[in-house]
Amino acid sequence: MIATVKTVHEIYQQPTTWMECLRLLRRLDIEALVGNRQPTQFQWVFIGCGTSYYLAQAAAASFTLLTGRLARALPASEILLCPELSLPSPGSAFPVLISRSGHTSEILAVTEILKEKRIEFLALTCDGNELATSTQRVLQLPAKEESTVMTASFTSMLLALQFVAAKLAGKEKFLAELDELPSLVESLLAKYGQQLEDFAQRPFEDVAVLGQGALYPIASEVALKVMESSSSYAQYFHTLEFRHGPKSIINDRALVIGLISDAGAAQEVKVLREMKELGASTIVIVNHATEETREAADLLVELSSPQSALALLVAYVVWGQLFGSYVGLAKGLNPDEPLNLTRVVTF
Ligand code: F1P
Repeated sequence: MIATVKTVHEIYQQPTTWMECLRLLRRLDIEALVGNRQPTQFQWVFIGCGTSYYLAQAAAASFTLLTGRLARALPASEILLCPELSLPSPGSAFPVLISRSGHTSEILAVTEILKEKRIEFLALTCDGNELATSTQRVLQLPAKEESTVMTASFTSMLLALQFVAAKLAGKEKFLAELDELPSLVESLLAKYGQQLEDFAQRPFEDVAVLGQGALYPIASEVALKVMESSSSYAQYFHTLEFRHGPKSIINDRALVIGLISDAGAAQEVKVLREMKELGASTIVIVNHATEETREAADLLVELSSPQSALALLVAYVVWGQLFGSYVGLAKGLNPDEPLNLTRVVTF
């Protein structure tokens, strides 16, 4: 069955998809695309729904770190329902509307509001559709996905926004690091894919995914993938927050997935070790593992890369995508047809 699961196939195809996207991005005049809206003069506001909202958060963290200017992320529904809190200011904000399908009703409703307020925005999409005709400023990626759940579209659109941030900030070294990702993840998939599939055969009741900083939205997306692809209950937390209450869910049927940052590893690994001692199973994803990390992990995915932590964001999410699908398959479900979910949410 696994060979015929489109979602799993698309997850494994991601390195190839990223190469195609990076080829397109290198040919683009990014400054012209964004109308020279430099993050030094405009606050970039990333907007999406579901996976595209977590992508917005990861993009905002990336922009903030790469350009040194605070960027924001919002779910589209906030602009619709709470505009007094969230509507980007005309003249000083630059919204980026993110949608794989380009057809999600909430995103299309936001385009109408922005047009009415005469606020220019960038559209980022894979399929195009109405979003691509709502503005002159469109970045459409060659990441074609048949699956219901977003995998390659998430990583490709995140890579694209990191590319845009690095380009505007003149971070040539970071751009070169992005070019290394396809070969890195290709070899890691060959090393860890089977291990994740084996691990997914264990029965889990509660899943918690932990991450800090730019890895927090990645943890959120991993939890969403587990929920969508396997109809399992998964939550996400900032790693150290997990000790402030949520750890009450831990028992021997709980799984904790830790996305460990380079900078915070010493503190974060302690949380994973504590949860393991309380009976949880653990998956730890880390760039460079120490002895303590190995002890805290039932399954360790070590990226072992010289790239900067920020350039590795998409390399952290792939394991949650795969794990979600493998858990779904282990439960006798079809990850290509998640329960109660459609590919696009329309009003
Ligand atoms: C956003 C989204 C997906 C979700 C589901 C419904 O889609 O919420 O994240 O998995 O398929 O739609 P889009 O606006 O990016 O097309």
